[in-house]
Amino acid sequence: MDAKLKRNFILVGHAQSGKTSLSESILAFCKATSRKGSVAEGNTVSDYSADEIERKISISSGLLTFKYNNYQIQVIDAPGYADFIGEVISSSRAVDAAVILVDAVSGIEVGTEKSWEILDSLRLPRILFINKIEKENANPAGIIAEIKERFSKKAVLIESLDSSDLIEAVAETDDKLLEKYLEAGSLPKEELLPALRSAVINCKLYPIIQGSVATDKGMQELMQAILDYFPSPLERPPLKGKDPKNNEEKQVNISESNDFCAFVFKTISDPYVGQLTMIRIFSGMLASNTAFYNVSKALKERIGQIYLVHGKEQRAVESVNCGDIIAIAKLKDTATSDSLATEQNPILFDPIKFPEPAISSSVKPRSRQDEERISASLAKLTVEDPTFKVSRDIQTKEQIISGIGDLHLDIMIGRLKKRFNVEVDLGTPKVAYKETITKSARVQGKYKKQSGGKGQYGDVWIEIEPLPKGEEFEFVDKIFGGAIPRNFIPSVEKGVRKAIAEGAISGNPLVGVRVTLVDGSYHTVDSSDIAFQIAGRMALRKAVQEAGAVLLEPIMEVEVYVPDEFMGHITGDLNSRRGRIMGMDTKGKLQVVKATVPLSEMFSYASDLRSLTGGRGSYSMKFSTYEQVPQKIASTIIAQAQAAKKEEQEE
Ligand SMILES: Nc1nc2c(ncn2[C@@H]2O[C@H](COP(=O)(O)OP(=O)(O)O)[C@@H](O)[C@H]2O)c(=O)[nH]1
Ligand SMILES: [Mg+2]
Repeated sequence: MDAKLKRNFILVGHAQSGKTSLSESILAFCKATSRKGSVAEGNTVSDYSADEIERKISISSGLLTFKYNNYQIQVIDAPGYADFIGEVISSSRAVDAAVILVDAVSGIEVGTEKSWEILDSLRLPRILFINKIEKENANPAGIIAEIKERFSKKAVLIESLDSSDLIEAVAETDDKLLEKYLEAGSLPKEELLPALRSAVINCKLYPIIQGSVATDKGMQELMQAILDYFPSPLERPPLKGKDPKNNEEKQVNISESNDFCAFVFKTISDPYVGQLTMIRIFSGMLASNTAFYNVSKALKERIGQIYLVHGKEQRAVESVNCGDIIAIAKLKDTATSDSLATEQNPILFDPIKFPEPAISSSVKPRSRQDEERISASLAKLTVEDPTFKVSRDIQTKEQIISGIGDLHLDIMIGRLKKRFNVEVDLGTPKVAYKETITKSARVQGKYKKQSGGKGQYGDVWIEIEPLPKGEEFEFVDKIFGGAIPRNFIPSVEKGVRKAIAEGAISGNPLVGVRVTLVDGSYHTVDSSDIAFQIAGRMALRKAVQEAGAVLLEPIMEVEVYVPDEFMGHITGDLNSRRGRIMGMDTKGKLQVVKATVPLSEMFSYASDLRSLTGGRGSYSMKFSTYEQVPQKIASTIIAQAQAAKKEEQEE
């Protein structure tokens, strides 16, 4: 199909602004559906998964493919909740333009801001659709002013092509046109339209359309603008990547007849066909039952049938080309973020920059049988959603899941149950505390058991001392004159290491210690490997008690982004979490508070921040260092650990 007659775009905006409803209206307007579905009834084409129907929200991006007049239209309906922002980031890589919805009552919200930022970073052309203007308290004029002030002065209403605001805005995008306009006081239509189109494609103008999905107002204008002003895949902004051979920048020559190149933006699991890999073709063509070259993995992969996707339906096609967004089933080696091309003309695109998980929770399977299946099931979920991560805490042995927010984790747990029939309980992950010492000590560890028959005998003297921060453990052997036979020295070290891993006061590993074996004694018959291991372990435990042991906790570097009016609340709240404010900054229209905060105080931060700021704040967090836990808090943690240990021993 002629790439000039293709349009593909994404619908983005804050949750509840009407994206999914708009996608149904577009289908109805283009006569691509016999019955307009609604979010309330759970029968929309794009929100077809069980959890989307149940919760009445979009969770993952849905793709629609249909014909309108002579055009092939592909629309991606993205979710709006911050927890699923990864979907907006990845799906934006598949399209040439975006319609960004703004609620005519609520105006610009966090989700609107986030989407605008993502589209900016990709330099994607966009149209703003102010939705729900039929509502009594709608304030489109106020919202247009807000858009101009907060997003761009280049946003302009395009309802009437005679409006001198629009003509002036178009003229200002081109010096020659401006000159003409200033001389003549107007512009002829045949010059205005191409200039408007080129301004939109080059992000020099952002058309605004007002309307209402509920009353179908604005649908005609929106569809017309999409066909008239959005780029075809051949006209999209230049696409750059790297040549894997020399790592130099390389630009794609977009055309139907050039070499094939494409990008994998998403992987989904379909209940019938299994794993489906979603691919945007940028240039060239691809036929079913052939092969492509995966540049990221440096291998050739054979492919079966290619599909065009419309909601949950797939339509098999023989071949696809430049501009198409397609799916291929059951690929073995190809994953999300991979670049695809030909072996002769490879190009590597930047991988998708997914946000880092911000919250974690431990998961415990409810039954024995679930325990075996949980790892495999969780692994399958991470393939589909790169913002969902699974790890095992080597210290606490718990399985930890991490995600963008609590809604995100909640949905993943729901999928675990529905899709894999695995039920889990969520807990708070235990913080990975560590122990260390603050002074030196010299102690004896003596293990002696001599009551008839062969006994046990091991006797050691050790010195322990603190190591500089960041260093873990050192064992030094200073035995002279055979006080302990050489073959038992590794036994002592083994015993010491065991005690180090178990910790001496709270069950957490000890770090930052040098242990020097200085003296000891042995028995020719009773001494053994095991006896010296036990002596070493006893010595270390005793030494730690005398060496001023303290507890260390992980400290995180936190950045909180909020509108100005919440600054006081945010800093106050961080202080109450034992946070230290390190600085403040501005980023666009937002204030940034930088602080270091103990991890143990950050577990409910995602939802607390949401309620503190009415959903307008966001934050990022990364590990910084280990620091000593304040005495009072440490005593509680130690007491709890000892109580838990006692319970374990009694069982
Ligand atoms: N009054 C009114 N409600 C609308 C309009 N468009 C969508 N809605 C409602 O807004 C809610 C959210 O719509 P939805 O399409 O799920 O929004 P999304 O989260 O952006 O996909 C639903 O209850 C819709 O029925 C509109 O133009 N007017
Ligand atoms: Mg939706």
